[in-house]
Amino acid sequence: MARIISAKEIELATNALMDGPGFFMFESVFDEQEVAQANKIIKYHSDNKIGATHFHGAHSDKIHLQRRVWNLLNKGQVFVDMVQHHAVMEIFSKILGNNFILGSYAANRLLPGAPGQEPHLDYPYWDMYNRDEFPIGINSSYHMNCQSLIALHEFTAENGATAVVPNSQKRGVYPTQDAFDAEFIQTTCPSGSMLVFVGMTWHCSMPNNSDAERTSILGQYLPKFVKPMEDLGRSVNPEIIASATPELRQLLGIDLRYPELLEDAETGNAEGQQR
Ligand SMILES: O=C(O)CCC(=O)C(=O)O
Ligand SMILES: [Fe+2]
Repeated sequence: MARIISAKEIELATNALMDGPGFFMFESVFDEQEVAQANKIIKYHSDNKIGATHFHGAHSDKIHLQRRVWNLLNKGQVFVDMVQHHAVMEIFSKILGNNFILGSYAANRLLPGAPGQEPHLDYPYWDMYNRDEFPIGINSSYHMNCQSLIALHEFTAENGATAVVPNSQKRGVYPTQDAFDAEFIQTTCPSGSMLVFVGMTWHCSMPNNSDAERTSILGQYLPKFVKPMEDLGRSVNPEIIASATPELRQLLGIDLRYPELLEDAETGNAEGQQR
């Protein structure tokens, strides 16, 4: 069973994301059985399949050692439980608004020798280096993305523990490799730990120089008005939606009512009137 996080720790984490360094580590949240189950499923889905990834790092010849498993919610109840852990629901509702949604739930498995990623932001997705594509003056005056990252192995400096730059979310710019290298720290932790951070924090996975694999689960959470990275409504199995808790319904945006045809709602032609 996952560990219950105290109100005090929730408050500390919320403050760290809103006004502090931009991230917070909860150590040993998920137990050995949950971690083993999650690893087994991720291994099954990625032993023979690489999976598309958007951060190749400099060593694209070794990219086959970085494995992605997308859409975890369809792959095991353990992920359905993890995605709605109470700490995630409580902290992110304070930062993103209480009807925040999920944009993606995926695994990043680094086999021995896997290269690291280039430093990046998770929101506005991975291409904010292309400033022309974004509204002028975009900054982090409020947060349009929070991330959860669950370590499914012990994370060490050697096996590629996630690197972050404290306070970088306040800069609102995409990191350069040099600026990142000058300031990063690695979030080493026991397996089953959960890192939460705001998507504008500069971060990346580091190279796995150990002789064992190292896996993370990445959750993207967004305010209800932000377009999610993946179309979960279309990809999550109907059985999972049918048995979803209120929290999962919220995360999947099942009860959100837009875009809507307001012209029809106005004239009373459509379902709009019943809402
Ligand atoms: O696995 C990690 O340490 C981080 C992965 C990540 O930041 C990403 O894929 O966006
Ligand atoms: Fe990331």
